[in-house]
Amino acid sequence: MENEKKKEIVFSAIQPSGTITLGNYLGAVRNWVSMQDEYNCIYALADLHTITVRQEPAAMRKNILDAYASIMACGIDVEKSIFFIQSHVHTHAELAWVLSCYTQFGELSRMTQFKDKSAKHADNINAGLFTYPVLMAADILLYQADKVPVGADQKQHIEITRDIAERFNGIYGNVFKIPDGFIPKNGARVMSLQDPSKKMSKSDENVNGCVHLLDPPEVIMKKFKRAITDSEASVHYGEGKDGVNNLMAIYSAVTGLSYEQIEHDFDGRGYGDFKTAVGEAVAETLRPIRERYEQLVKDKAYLEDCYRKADELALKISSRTMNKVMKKIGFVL
Ligand code: AQP
Repeated sequence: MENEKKKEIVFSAIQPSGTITLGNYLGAVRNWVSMQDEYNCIYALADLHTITVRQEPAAMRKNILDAYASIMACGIDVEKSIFFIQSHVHTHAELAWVLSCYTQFGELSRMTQFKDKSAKHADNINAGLFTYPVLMAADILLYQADKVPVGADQKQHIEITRDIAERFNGIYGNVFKIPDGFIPKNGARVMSLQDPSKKMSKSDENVNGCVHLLDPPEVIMKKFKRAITDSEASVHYGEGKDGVNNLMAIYSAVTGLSYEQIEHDFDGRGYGDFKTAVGEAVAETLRPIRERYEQLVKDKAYLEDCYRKADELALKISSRTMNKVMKKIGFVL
């Protein structure tokens, strides 16, 4: 029990905006699983974040439950970790409003994800898309998190979270723990297999660019065989070889092999052999996750029991921070 108290707190979340990808897994979720013994882990399905892009209601309901089952299937242990649904815990929206009054328009304007997403959804550049990082800051700060395991694309959002927390603490005293990002060495930025200048995304319209966690092995093999490479036909890491660099990063992340070892193993062999090896290694990594998902998704009652219990714990923990924030600001409680 004494040891329990000393464990650092980990918080992270994922949007159920589509089927979870290999990028989400290697960049974030794999670390969520491996951190469960050493840390007190709190994870969320960030469904409030998904409505920054228009969602079809029936598809959204299905995506939320499928994503919950998929993440559980990756190895979240509900006996060790809290895995809840963000919209079920009202403190997130409340703290987001409060923090938006301590966040500057100029700093939000510099967020690259806002620029990218507003270019992609030019017909719906809503205020939520702009203030997305504030909700993310609220998610993290509510739990006084020490570490936030995320992919490299979230680095800027972690930085703004720290800035907001420091600003708030500067006015009111030590209210928030200042969190650190926890970005993996391997797999922090998995790129599209069809356009390796773009990150692999759940919402990518080109299905061949993105490997989904639940893709069967034959689909995974097909996607890797079609992956864009270059005309050099030499497996090595280098400038102008974005496609091969990406395949090497994925292969290294799933096998643990160094780039030197991969270059050595594939010396004198063509891209065909290499793509097959990467596809097989990924299919093998994802196979147990897909099998576990197939079982879990059928047991809706079990899943509901898991998230209801987690929602309750998340509300209890986050309410402590929320009450402190309200009191410090001067609200009458
Ligand atoms: N390509 C990636 N490589 C490594 N890590 C990644 N992450 C996302 N894409 C990659 C990490 O996955 C976690 C959850 O991401 P998210 O769902 O909160 O949002 P996102 O970054 O916007 O993910 P997507 O897949 O690109 O979703 P859409 O298409 O809806 O925008 C985060 O830790 C993220 O860093």
